[in-house]
Amino acid sequence: MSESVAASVTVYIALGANLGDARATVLEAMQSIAGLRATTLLRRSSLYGTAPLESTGPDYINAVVEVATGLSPHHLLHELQQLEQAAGRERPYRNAPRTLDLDILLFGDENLDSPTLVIPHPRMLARAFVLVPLAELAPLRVQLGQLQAVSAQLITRLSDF
Ligand code: A4P
Ligand code: MG
Repeated sequence: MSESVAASVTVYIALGANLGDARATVLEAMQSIAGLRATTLLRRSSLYGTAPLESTGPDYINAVVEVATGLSPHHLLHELQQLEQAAGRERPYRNAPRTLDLDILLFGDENLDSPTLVIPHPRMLARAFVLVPLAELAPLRVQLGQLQAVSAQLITRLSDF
């Protein structure tokens, strides 16, 4: 009898950190995502230095990765939250500075609106720190007008890893 294999879906995940060694944390998180079950890391964007938006503390390191996964959206969210916890994530208040934030931006072409998971990520279009690295990986998923709408936000592409 043949084993059934879940079809894999292309997913974009945003990474953000501004406490501790944010660059190291983001790079480690990329490796951890690559190690998730049923998941393959396909590509990673450059790292970006970004000014806190509706948040406080040091500048953020932000990036986006593209993965193929056979996990369901909620399973993937659960795995990403485990990685946030392992990085020492605390949630004292909304938009607090953080050691690591992992948000699912796009999950194939799915639209989801559950109490714990909304896809596409509801605030992604308001944020240069999401749209710029996403456009680097998936230019067809980001429109020029969307980039122009956030062009006043400070974001610097960091040269390399
Ligand atoms: N949730 C719903 N949809 C999703 C999704 N698509 N991906 C739920 C991930 N989680 C999703 O998230 C709260 C709840 O959202 C989760 O339990 C999950 O069930 P959280 O990470 O615990 O809390 P949060 O930080 O208040 O929310 P979130 O969505 O991560 O924050 P934002 O809105 O993304 O903003 N400035 C710069 N420069 N760079 C940043 O990275 N990040 C934020 C956080 C603010 N300012 C920033 C940055
Ligand atoms: Mg989050």
